[in-house]
Amino acid sequence: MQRATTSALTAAGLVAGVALLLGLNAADQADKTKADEEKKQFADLKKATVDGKYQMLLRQIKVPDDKDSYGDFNDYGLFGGNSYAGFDDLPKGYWVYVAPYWYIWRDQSADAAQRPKRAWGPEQATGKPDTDMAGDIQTAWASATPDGQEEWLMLEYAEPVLVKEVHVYETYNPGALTRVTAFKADGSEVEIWKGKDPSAGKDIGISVLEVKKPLYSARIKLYLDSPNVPGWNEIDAVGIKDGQGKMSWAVAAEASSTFAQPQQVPERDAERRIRQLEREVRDLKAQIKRLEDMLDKKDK
Ligand SMILES: [Ca+2]
Repeated sequence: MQRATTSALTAAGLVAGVALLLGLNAADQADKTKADEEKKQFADLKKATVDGKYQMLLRQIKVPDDKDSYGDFNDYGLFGGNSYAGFDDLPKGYWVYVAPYWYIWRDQSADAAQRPKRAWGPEQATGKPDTDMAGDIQTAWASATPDGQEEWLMLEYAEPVLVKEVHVYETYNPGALTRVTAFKADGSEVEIWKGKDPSAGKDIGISVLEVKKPLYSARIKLYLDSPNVPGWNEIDAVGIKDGQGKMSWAVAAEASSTFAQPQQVPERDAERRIRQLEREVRDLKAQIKRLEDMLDKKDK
């Protein structure tokens, strides 16, 4: 009887152990499948840049059925429509399809490289820090208004990085940061930090934000409660640090608003020139009329 109980217990233990092992194996397998899938999605994201032809991803939407019409890959080009396949508020941009996603890019990289950095433009938040003192300095990003609305700053990096820390260089009225998100390879936005800005109350500060659950990403977004921190809350640079302590700096940036002049748009320039010509023609006509009147008087 004694022995029977023991072997029953042993058997039960074995069964439990095997079940546990199977369970762990299944979990490992699921993790591996997930990691493989993510790897493929990051490869697809790279493919969607069309060998670096495009940069600054604005949106990523899942439209699996378009594979029938566009195949696995399609460099569709510029599209200005703001709704498609049930998605609204889409930005104007360069569309690339890598099944099952459409990627909407803001820039052709070659054009972006030629454009000079505008004073206070979001592009001032790319690269390494270059604003070494506190103040309203044009080598940092500034929003359109000092306190008019909540703001955000989105930053793109050349390669996906395991984001362990986010370093935000705040050069004027620090303290407005409230949360940071990162975009996963499937386009979903995940919160990676939330809290009180460590640089609040300082003249200038580097806010080092620790990410509790590090994840791979090539694009992050900072949220700023600008109305609650008086004055322009300017940001000079945003670095992301990986597990090996390697820092990456943004290659492109987009913001909710900017104090910078709008980018020169050729069409707008043409419109302005036409208006100027119209005005000159009107002035010339008036001058001719006056001259004619003068000649008329002389003849009399
Ligand atoms: Ca503010």
